[in-house]
Amino acid sequence: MPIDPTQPYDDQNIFAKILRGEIPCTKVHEDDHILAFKDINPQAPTHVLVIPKAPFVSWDDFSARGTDEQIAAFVRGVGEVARMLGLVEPGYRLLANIGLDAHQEVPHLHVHLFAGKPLGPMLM
Ligand code: DGP
Repeated sequence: MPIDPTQPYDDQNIFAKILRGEIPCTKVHEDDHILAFKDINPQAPTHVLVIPKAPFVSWDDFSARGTDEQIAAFVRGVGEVARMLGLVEPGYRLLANIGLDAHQEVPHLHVHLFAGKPLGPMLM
């Protein structure tokens, strides 16, 4: 079920539990500000989720209320994961689903990183 983006942050969401270590994940990278881990239902040979550790639901909220340090760390972190995984060539795709129309299912901001095969033209 997609989330209702008007609801406040739910600290019982699945990624909050992963961040607290209550649910396992296959970790790809972690630093003080971000966690990157494999998607449980991969849609490409490489399908990694990158999340800020701070409790934000949406990109718009994160960009409005996140600190410059948090935002820079997230942007840099996504790029670092791409470099670490050797994806710079031949490339990768980033995707963020935000809110109901985008069918965001987990109410903790995340970027999907897809790679490992020709991904074709961008789909809606
Ligand atoms: P989205 O629609 O953008 O909110 O996608 C949420 C993604 O989260 C979806 O691709 C599946 C993934 N996911 C959901 N639950 C878990 C989990 O418990 N562990 C991991 N690793 N991924 C999960």
